[in-house]
Amino acid sequence: MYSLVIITGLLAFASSKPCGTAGSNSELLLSLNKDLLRSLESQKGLPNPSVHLALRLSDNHNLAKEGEHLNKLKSHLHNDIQNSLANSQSVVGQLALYTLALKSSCYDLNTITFTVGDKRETLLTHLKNQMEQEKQHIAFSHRPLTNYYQYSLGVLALCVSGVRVNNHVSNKLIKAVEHEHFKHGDSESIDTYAMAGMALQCVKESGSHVQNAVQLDTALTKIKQKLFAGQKQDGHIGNEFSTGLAVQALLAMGSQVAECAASMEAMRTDARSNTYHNPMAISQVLPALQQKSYLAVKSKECLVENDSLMLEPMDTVVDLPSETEVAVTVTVTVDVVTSSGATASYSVIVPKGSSLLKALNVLKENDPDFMFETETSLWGPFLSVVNGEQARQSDRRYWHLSSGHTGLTEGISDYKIEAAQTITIKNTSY
Ligand code: B12
Ligand SMILES: *[C@@H]1O[C@H](CO)[C@@H](O)[C@H](O)[C@H]1NC(C)=O
Repeated sequence: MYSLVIITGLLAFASSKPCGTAGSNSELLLSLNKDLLRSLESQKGLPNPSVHLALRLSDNHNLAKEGEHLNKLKSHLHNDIQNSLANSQSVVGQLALYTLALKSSCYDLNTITFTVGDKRETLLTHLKNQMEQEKQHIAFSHRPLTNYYQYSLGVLALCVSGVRVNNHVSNKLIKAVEHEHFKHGDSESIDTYAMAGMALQCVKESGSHVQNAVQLDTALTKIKQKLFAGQKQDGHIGNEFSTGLAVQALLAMGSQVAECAASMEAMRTDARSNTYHNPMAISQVLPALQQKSYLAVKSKECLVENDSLMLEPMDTVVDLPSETEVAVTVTVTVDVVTSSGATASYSVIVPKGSSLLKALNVLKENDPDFMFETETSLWGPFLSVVNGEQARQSDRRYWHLSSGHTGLTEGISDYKIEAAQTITIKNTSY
């Protein structure tokens, strides 16, 4: 315990050089960059625009693989978004990430169009329209159709593409900052403050927001305060998975580089202990570790790029299941309003190190009373239905996951069962 404290102290001392990335750090960055590139190959489902964006913002490239991935985005992701648009769904976050991905490859956005019904309009027009709808929804019900994270992504994507963001649209974001409306479940969402910070900083720099310049500055100041207030003793801002976006935002908002040294070191420590194995997590952390933010997309020129990133063939590691078994108790609490609010308990035994998803699958096979369904997302499988009950976004409900009394910071396929424990799955409103 004490030795750990001392080591951490030494590390902090050694890295007191502001945001330093020199020396062995470049190896760490290269290895994260390769993990991200490798994820393109193992990708199941749709190509991930956030991964593309991070690859393109990186210092090192594999231009052939990035080009291939761009084509996949333009076909598979494009078609998927087109279907959602045809079904009148709000997909502002996906549209925004798609825009950022294309722009990071210096692709001409005006040539990208979606045909809905018999009307053909450009990507940016669709994004603008969806932002208008989100804005209307905020005006009527004080919250976006999706969430403020996606609303911020929308503002950011329009802004870095050189589209003038409607004052009413950015004002809604400014107001939400002022009234502290950014929540993740029942706690504050650092990720959302960070994304809003990048978006509003871009709006400020574009010089288009002249009417409420003072309110804009107040919001940016408040976001900085929130991010610093969210900083823990160990350097993380929020948790391991929000720190990357938080550092990106601080850099974008012009914070002194020295101010983020501890957060950078915390992420490097996480990276060394393999905390960032989900490609989505790497895609948010890597730009920050390279001292860049998503705002850099605005001035990206794609002229001279270092095309030296190569993947060595992987040693095929056969992951034998551990011989140690652990007992997991799973308790499910259904909704109090639409259903009984009752809690049911189940037991399952799995090899140590199994994912929670694996445990739930074993349980489902062994116990006819338990079932569940998932939906795919950029982060992996999202638990959507348990025992026939759906916790729906449209009702502002979700299945909250915790172990003991602590909320999980990972989803069912990333969270590993290392010791006997009780996993609680609770239908929760937000
Ligand atoms: C909004 C949000 C939510 C909302 C989503 C509904 C809504 N209001 O839109 C709610 C509150 C339901 C939620 C729940 C959870 N979330 Co959440 N969420 C986010 C946030 C802030 C933005 C996601 C988004 O809109 N992205 C943009 C769109 C374009 O991408 P998308 O992939 O299509 O978005 C969908 C998925 O991301 C999905 N989703 C949201 N959270 C999570 C978490 C996991 C593990 C998965 C697989 C999917 C998922 O909901 C999004 C909207 O449909 C991110 C922050 C971030 N840095 O990404 C955290 C984040 C993704 N969530 C996180 C976590 C941990 C969770 C929970 C596991 C918390 C818990 N203990 O229960 C649960 C999921 C449990 C389950 N049922 O599987 C972590 C994931 C870290 C990791 N390594 O996996 C993040 C990064 C926040 C953080 N810094 O800790 N979340
Ligand atoms: C490209 O990057 C690699 C790894 O960082 C470096 O060794 C190499 O010298 C760079 N090449 C050029 C032409 O800059």
